[in-house]
Amino acid sequence: MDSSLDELIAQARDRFAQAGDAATLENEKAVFLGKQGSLTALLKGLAALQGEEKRTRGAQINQAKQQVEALLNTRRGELAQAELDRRLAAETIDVTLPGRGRGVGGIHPVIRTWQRVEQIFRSIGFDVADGPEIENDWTNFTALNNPENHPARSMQDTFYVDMNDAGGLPLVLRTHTSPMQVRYARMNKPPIKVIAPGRTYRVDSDATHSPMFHQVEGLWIAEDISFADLKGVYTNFLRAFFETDDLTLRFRPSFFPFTEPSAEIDMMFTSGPNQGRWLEISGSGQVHPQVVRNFGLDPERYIGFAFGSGLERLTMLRYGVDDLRQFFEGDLRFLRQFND
Ligand code: 2NM
Repeated sequence: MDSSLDELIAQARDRFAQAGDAATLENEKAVFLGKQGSLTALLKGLAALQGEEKRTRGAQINQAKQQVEALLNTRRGELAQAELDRRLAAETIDVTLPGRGRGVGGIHPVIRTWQRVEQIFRSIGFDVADGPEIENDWTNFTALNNPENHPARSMQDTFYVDMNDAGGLPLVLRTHTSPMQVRYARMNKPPIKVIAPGRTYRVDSDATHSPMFHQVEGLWIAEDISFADLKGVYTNFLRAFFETDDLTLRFRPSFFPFTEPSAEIDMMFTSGPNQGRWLEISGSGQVHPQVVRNFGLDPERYIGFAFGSGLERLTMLRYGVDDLRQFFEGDLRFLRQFND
């Protein structure tokens, strides 16, 4: 073959090898095979030749062209492989690294108690009421027989909201779930048999008090409901909640504005590691006639009991937690123990 064609091929091999990426390589292709390319020019030059010389020269140029095209394709393949290798190295995944995972949520121990309490009371025919955490003065206090000058209404005990109710009195973060009982009793006909679990708020904070805490209050109003029913219902509840029949109750006289008479309920385990110690568990009483009237009912006809228990307290006794603040610190080492 013509040495100038050999040189042209060598030049192409050289320049293709120098091209470090696909775009540069395609530019180099144009130098030889493009419209203005050297091989294209040689092919055009054939027009000036005749006969045998034209055929021989044409075959030589075409062979050179095929070689240049082969060199081009080889280099294209090399560059594509190099690009793939680069990407594989850059995007490599270390399959031995621990997965980021998806945090699995859990049920807070107090909410677990809330759910258990609802389930137990539903099983003995109680409805479950839910309502606003921001209450008006009448529903939170007045309807429940809290006199105007009762300390519970003071700024030291109650969170007031900077907004007034229809009567011009400030709204409050409910200090108990009883206002929900008031709402429920006024919306339903007796017999009324309901629990109201939920968040409540008081200005109080130490090892046994949190400014936000959970209560469950129960209410049973009909024509013939007595303290005996309260004792039966609450004993049944505690035995189901603590999963033992080996516990007993006692009632201690007490005072609440919304009940008369009122009583503290104490409980005692009669077997197991915690037996023999009286534990305060709930407040209770016969609903005060004025409160029954505020429910929209005639206290000469309707009578019943109410109780109020702390969900944190129930949770602490069930699981043996000794500092209430642990419920609100969000320490996963503590919280995880209730979700195994
Ligand atoms: C307690 C103790 C005693 C109570 C009273 C009422 C209502 F709405 F019937 F008046 N609900 N809850 C009550 C009674 C709550 O908590 C220590």
